[in-house]
Amino acid sequence: MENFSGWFHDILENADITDSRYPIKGMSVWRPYGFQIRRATLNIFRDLMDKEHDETLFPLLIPEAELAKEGIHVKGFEDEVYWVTHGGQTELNEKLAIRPTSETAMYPMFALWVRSHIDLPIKQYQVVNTFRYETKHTRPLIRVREITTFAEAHTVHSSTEEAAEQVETGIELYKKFFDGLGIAYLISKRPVWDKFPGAEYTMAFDTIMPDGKTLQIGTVHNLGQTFAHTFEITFENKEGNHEYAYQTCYGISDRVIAAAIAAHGDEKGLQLPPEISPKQITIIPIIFKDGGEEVMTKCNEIKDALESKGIRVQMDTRDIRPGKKFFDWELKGTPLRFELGPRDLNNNVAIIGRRDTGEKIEVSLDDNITQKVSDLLAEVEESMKANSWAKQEEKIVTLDSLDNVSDIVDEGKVVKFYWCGDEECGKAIEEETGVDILGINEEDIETDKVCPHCGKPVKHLALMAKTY
Ligand code: PR8
Repeated sequence: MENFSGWFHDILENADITDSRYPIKGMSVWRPYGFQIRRATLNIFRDLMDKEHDETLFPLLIPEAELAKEGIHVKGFEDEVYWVTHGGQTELNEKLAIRPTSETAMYPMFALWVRSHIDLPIKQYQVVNTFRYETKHTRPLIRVREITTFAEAHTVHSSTEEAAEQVETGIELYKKFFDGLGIAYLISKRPVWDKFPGAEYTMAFDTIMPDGKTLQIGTVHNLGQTFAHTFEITFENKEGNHEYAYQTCYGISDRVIAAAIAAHGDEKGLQLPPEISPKQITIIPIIFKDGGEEVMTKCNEIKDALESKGIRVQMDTRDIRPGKKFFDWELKGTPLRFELGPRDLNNNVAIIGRRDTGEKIEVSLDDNITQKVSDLLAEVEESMKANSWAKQEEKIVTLDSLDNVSDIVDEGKVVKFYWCGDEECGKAIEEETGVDILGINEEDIETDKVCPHCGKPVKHLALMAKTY
């Protein structure tokens, strides 16, 4: 893909995903087709989350006093908060922040709910819109000012070990989620200067976009006891002593859908993984003057059979040329298409077309078509996933020296290098090369290599990239 940015912009419009002509910067409309993709994505997400968490819903507005309580957190968000200052004509006594994230909305309530160790753990999540006055260049789904699909989880625990385990659980959950969407990812521990404001450490998922820039698509934060101290979240432990609780939080956003679009799309348009495609197969009856009725009857029969097995099917009976229909559904990314014309019917066959490989597979109408379609959907899903991991592999290079890192990154690569992990050294590397350190990708490696910048012994493999 020559120009990813332009492609992405056009695909959102041409495939009816979002409309960014809404007259506020950083805020777009989800159009019905996009909304269906979003809904299917959230269905998968909720299925995963509901096994471990309870879904809740907190208010959008946060009193200024609560937001201001946690010093580091508020400092991290101070330039990004939208404020409500008036109710009608009346100036409010206390300004209300529109949530940029919900720690300061939730944790004062958690303080009321947590009394004893038997109240723990708490594991809750909500899917809401949050607002961040982003000053960097905004882009639909990727960097928005209204994050419409902010899925945030918040957990409270009685020990530091349990919180650390929850971080691992969060990571496993997100792996499953991204695997289901066939999105390749890199996991790294963010450098201290790039962790979530108020967190002890941040683990992040990044995906490499077609232009080689990385996009952070999910983060899992260990909050330690920082917020528990600020919001007085304490519990009586088994010994009868009062302790501050241990917390984690993790979140994903609209970016997941951007990543799915970017991971699989091509010059023909979208290519949706079967799990999130609004329809998984399009039936295209090829009708000429004669034999139309029989073709329609057979197509309807097949549609009913597929639907009875839970496959999402649409029949395109528009009065336009089949070629135009093929084109449209390729653009919309439907994984499979089923073609049947009068001649096929006479020969007792039909054609199934794969969006991902372009293959056309002839099937006998005596075959179990439903089974064939579900097998193909599973195959498409696996092959799309393998393809996006293979593309990611091609974009990663491991370097021993950082001399040309800027040029290499400009060529669309993500760089792995052995790093000492030292904060000062890392900041100097970023300043001298103009490239960001994403974080530590592998820890505690046995090697006799030294840091290419400061010459100290190394034990980490770190990642550098241009980022969105
Ligand atoms: C938290 N608190 O807030 P986080 N546009 C689109 N996606 C975005 C944007 C944006 N402007 N900003 C962030 N994201 C924690 C965890 C509750 C949940 C996405 O963490 O600030 C990024 O993918 O890291 C990010 O990883 C995720 O939201 C969570 O935001």
